[in-house]
Amino acid sequence: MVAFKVTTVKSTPFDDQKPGTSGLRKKVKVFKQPHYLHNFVQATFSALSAEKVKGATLVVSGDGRYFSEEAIQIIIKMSAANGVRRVWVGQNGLLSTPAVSAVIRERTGHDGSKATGSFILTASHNPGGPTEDFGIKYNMENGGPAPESVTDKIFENTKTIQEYLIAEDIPDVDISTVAVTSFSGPEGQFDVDVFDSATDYLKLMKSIFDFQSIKQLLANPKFSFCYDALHGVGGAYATRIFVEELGAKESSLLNCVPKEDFGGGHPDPNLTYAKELVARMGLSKTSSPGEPPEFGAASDGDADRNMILGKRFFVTPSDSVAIIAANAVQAIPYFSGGLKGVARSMPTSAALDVVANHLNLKFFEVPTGWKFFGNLMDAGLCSVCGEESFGTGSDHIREKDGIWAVLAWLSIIAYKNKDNSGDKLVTVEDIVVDHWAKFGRHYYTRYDYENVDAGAAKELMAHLVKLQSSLDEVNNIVKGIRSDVSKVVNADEFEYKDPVDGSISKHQGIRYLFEDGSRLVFRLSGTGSEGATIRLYIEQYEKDASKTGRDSQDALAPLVEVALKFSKMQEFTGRNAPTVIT
Ligand code: VG1
Ligand code: CO
Repeated sequence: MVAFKVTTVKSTPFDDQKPGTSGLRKKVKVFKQPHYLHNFVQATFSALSAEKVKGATLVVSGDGRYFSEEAIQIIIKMSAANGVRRVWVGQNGLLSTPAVSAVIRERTGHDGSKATGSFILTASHNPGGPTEDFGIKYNMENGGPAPESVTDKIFENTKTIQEYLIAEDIPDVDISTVAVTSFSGPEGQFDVDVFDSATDYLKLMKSIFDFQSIKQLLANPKFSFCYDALHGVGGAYATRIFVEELGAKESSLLNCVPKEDFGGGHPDPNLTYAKELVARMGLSKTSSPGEPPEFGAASDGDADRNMILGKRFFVTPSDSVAIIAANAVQAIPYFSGGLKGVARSMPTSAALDVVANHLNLKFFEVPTGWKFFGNLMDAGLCSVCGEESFGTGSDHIREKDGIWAVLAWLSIIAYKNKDNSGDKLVTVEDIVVDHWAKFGRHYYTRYDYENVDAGAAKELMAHLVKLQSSLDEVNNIVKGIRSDVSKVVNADEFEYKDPVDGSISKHQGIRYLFEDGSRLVFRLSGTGSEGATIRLYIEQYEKDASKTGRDSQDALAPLVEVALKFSKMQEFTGRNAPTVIT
């Protein structure tokens, strides 16, 4: 057993280590500065209670992006020096964000140990590579992202840090082979346990879904399937789950080899960046030849997001969570006892609200970011939740879960086709259109203005807040732009009081609410690494079943025009079009 001693290294604070919506995300060159990662890791250890560090078991892994391996070796050495007892690493450093959550909650080590936290190394849907992004976040004992009380403490610590601890004589551990390597330090033994990335997660999925019925669906000649991991960590699960367990063809997997630069792409599962899948599903101008598959899905770099597509058909994430909630009890064994409640983030459309109302379920509206769902789930108040940003999940873990969402949709399709002996499949589109007929449709779109000047973005937000002080003035402006848009009846900044711990989160997005249920929401992103990203969310409810079949951009055109003009988007940002439209 290699022995190690602990070195104290002097350092000075960096002033830019404030965690955002989901961890600290920066360009790789920022993370590579001497002491930069070390400071953040030490600041995190100092923010945790002693028993979550001394003698504890931590999971350290991520989406495999560039700089991950180096970061893992650094965190191993710092964990040893801080008195951590064991570090668990997914083989090759790979674990999807949902799998980390599952491992914290479900895995038991060879010696009976359980993990109490995790460093997840990912910048999620942001591109990777030497000139792109890296990221790190800490997850707690419940498997969910650290709450604001902890991330605030981490940030405070980064502003005053003077030194960190590291065990420099621990050699780099081989993380490509499943094995336990032990070291001996001043406080006793320290182990690095490299384990298979998929086993625990697969076991959990099998306990939730009826794999047999999904297998039958995949074998049904009327059905066809396609999954794109965008070269993210989802690829480490896709072959095991979809091919080996469920019998999908190898050829139904796209970009399922995880790459440290995601093949040069943007690992973001939306209609703009998941180009290959979108073409294969018959949804782009340059669609692939041949008949598209009946079902297509993609996940992001860390595989917590999902995009669900039918043949030539896009399912908005806001509809997706509503449809999953509406069908969960019948289609997914895990929910057969009923749903405890449902929740969505504020900018997500109200499609879920209508389902909750119909099923008489508890309902919660929380700020953007998965960390807000965790408290509700821990308190047994919520079973299914989602965000408009391609995030869907349930209380099986405390993160959103891309592959879970795919399995949920496959379960629903299997359920809808259970007694279908005809020659036509009940398709994704059929399921969505039926849902609209029953519950009405929430036309929805999101405009993202990426990497705009941070000062200009702030001014635009300030302008929108100032306007809110007079609804009469707002309505005058709105009427002047379009007379066919309904009246603004409420305008505010979203503020959330957590019903479980009473904590308050302010300034969570600027809302304009219209008399007919339409909404405009403006927010600044908290996940970018450069400049500012403005998000504009536009929604309109149509209850009349005969009017739910319109093109969403057409249906929303009047509201979009109002939003862009009264926010003075072009004046402030200099942009005449968004970077991404969803
Ligand atoms: C975005 C999304 C938000 C999501 C977050 C993390 O945040 O809007 O809904 O929870 O990303 O997702 P923001 O602050 O940029 O709007 V992930 O897959 O990047 O962990
Ligand atoms: Co992600």
